[in-house]
Amino acid sequence: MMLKSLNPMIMGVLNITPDSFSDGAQHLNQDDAVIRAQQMIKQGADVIDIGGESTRPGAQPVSTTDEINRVIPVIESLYQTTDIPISIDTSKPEVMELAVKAGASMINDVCALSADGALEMVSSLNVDVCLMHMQGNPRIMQIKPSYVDVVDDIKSFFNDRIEVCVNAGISEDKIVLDPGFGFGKTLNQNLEMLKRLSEFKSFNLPVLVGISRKSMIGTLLDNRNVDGRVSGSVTAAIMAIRNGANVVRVHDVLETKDALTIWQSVNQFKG
Ligand code: 8Y4
Repeated sequence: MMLKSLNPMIMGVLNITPDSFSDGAQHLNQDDAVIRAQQMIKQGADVIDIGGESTRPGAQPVSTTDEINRVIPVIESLYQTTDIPISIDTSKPEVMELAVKAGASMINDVCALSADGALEMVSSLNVDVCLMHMQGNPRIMQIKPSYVDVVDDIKSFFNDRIEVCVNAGISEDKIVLDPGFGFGKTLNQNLEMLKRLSEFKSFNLPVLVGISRKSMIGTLLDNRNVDGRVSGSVTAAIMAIRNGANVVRVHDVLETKDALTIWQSVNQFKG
């Protein structure tokens, strides 16, 4: 992907789902969504990730038509008004196709192109793609997550998916890897992934991390509700970058950007 040099990138989350867990009431219509995206861009977002299907544990699947009706007008509108890349958070090839036609330049797929026709679609669209690891599916993934070694198992998954993608004609330099925090992982497995994040760099591909507001943060903070997870989320994002993440997917762009600015100013200071 167009990683702006070696600088870490902030991906701002834009949910267009009426049932969204964290900020559903804030995007009741698509105009609000575009305004919210523009605000995140002003705050320092380098890419906007637009999603129309809730992937939180236990969420109901959304029909292709509903997903298209939610996200495509927002992508079209945003594409007219910004130069920064737009990512479409979807697993459905039909949505991928229309989203790229509307201006999206990246596919963020929590199913890592496992849906029928998804590999072929991304191959023909010739856009960046984020392959995220998930154990199980959103309905059952948190029941009993189990790994021999969480990092090694996910690396082996990446190895397989990269090969499948390349065999389908997807250029390797379009691939971004994401271990999928919270997607079929216990708290301890999430902590181990964050601590050992640099091991995912062995593929020489960009690493994307999404921890923002997730239950891992809430649990560590005595079951804090979603609104109280900003500082914890920012800290986790900074640690992820320190451990090699190239892109952090966050809800709180301003706060994450501030932390990154301070951290990088100190890091880059030369006598
Ligand atoms: C509060 C707010 C609690 C949000 C949980 C959540 C990832 C992702 C999601 C991720 C990539 C979420 C679409 C889950 N997480 N895509 N998508 N990586 N690439 N939950 O970690 O934000 S949705």
